[in-house]
Amino acid sequence: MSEFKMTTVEEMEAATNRLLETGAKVGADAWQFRVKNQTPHCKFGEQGVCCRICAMGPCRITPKAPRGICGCDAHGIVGRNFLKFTAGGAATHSDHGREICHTLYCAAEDGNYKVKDPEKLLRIAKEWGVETEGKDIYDLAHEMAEIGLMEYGKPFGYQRFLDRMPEGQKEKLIENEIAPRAIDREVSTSLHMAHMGCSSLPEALVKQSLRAGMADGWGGSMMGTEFSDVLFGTPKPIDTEANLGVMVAENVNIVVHGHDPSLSEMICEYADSPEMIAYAKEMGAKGITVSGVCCTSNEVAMRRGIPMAGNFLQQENVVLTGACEAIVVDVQCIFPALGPLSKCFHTKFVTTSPIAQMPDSEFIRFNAETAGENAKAIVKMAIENFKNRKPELVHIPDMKAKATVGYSVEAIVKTLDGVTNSQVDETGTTKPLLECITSGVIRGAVAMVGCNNPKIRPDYAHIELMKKLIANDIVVIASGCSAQAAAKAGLMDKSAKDICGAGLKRVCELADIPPVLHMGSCVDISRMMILAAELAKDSGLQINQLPVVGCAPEWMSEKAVSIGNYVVGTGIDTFLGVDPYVSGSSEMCELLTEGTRKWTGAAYTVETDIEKLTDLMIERIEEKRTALGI
Ligand code: MSK
Repeated sequence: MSEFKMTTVEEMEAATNRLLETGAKVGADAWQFRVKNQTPHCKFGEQGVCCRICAMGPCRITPKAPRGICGCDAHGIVGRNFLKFTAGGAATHSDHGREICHTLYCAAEDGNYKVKDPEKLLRIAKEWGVETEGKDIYDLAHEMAEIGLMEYGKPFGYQRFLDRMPEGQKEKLIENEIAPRAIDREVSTSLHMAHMGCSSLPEALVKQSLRAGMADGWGGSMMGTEFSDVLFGTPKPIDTEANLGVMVAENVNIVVHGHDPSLSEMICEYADSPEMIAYAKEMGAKGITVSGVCCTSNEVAMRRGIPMAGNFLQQENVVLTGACEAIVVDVQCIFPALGPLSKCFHTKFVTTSPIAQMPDSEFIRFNAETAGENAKAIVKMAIENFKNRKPELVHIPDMKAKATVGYSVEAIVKTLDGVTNSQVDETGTTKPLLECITSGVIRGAVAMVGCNNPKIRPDYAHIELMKKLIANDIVVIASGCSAQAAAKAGLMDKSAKDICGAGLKRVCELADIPPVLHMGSCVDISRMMILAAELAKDSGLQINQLPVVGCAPEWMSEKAVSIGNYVVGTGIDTFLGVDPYVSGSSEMCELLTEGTRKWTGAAYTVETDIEKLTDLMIERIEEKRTALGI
């Protein structure tokens, strides 16, 4: 008999409904109500055929009006919208990466930020051809940060990290004009191309979308991930917990939310200090609990084991518990709704970045030089707010699951060493994992990523997909809100091996891993690209030959479209559960679902029926195995 007990979506929904009852008592709004007000959505917008890039319109394409005032048809309009969507995502991720480069530039032996993984810094320096001999590690950190920052605007050449690709792939990308040049250039070029009177040729717009995505995945995001590891440590397996039950009623609860780990790392540091814990006790609490939402949460979970309160569509729930003293946010995926919602409770809604300023928040501008003071002020503010709680409104759902997280590429390689009969792979390669795949013990891998979206029953698609994949001996690597969905359900608990197929179960037992591996935040999808590149190099194959696919079943943000483009650009077939507003153009649909193959070896599949989406992925993995004769 299996001892493994999952938390079901139904149980999570019941917990949410109970919180909404609290919300009703204080007149709180919630996304569940706003969705009703916004439905049905505008059909023109859904199909991508509304053009408002100049002031002659807006123009909307119908059978009776097949062209906008400038003469652009549906294919050009849909293509331009898709490109602008991608550029928004690439800019966002990459600006996050830029901030991390600046933080690295500020690192100092006696400063707020230190170099926690000097070996990784040395490794990247060597890869970039930077002299390291006899250099002080902080001098090297500053030099590397500056070189990284130059990747954003260099006038010539391609992104440095493209050299990590298997032989021939970079050249193929250059040949097809998909290899990313300077990161900011790809974003600007995208906006230029999508300006009135520039590109309306779908092929050109799709190519540039791939290129902008690649500038994100193999540029800004990769830099964000790699230098975050240098600053805060490369993740390794660590135990934590997930779901709203990680909040503790007797403690001061601080929830960190957003994406940039620079702030949350500091908050964790101060919340853990004896001085702040003593102060919390003085104020009547038993201690301080920091938990997280969205990708900031993933960052601190991976490195510190900080529990994950929830993912994207649970951000309002943490306030609805009535036990949240402060929700502290940095950038991206933050509902402006948190401002008015917090006002219904005692919660302080603290914004910290000039990039994400919102009404009804307390703005404490956070920067690398004053990070320590800022974090201390925020932790103190939360502690002093404990006394303002309204006990009659406090209800924390008794719901949490155990999770083992922290599977960076380095950790996966190390953990899987010794799983196969060849025992420990001394070279630290992906060969043990490859051996599991080629022998068929594991059929393949799925990179599960992306958000929640009210168009899909929250978390349902993530969880159902993962359950079926692992039952079919397909290992899942997950990041972003997808990873949190898995963790909340219990799929990152090692005992989830009990619901795997026999092959994957055996691997989980031998390697002592859960079947769904947490690889980090949404910028950390770059880790997945590195893993795929390493698997290809170690096997002598191209990435698109590997039995590996990507999937974003509940995606919602511009970043997700950028990610999709770099996953396809990398040569990995990508499966979406939500349409990226392209259904209004047959040419765009054809290009995205088939046409990109001739440039990158991969394409999108869009299927909103989750059961079918899973079957299509399994089919694709098996097709790839057959083509390899394994
Ligand atoms: S936080 S981009 S909702 S994964 Fe990275 Fe989650 Fe999607 Fe935001």
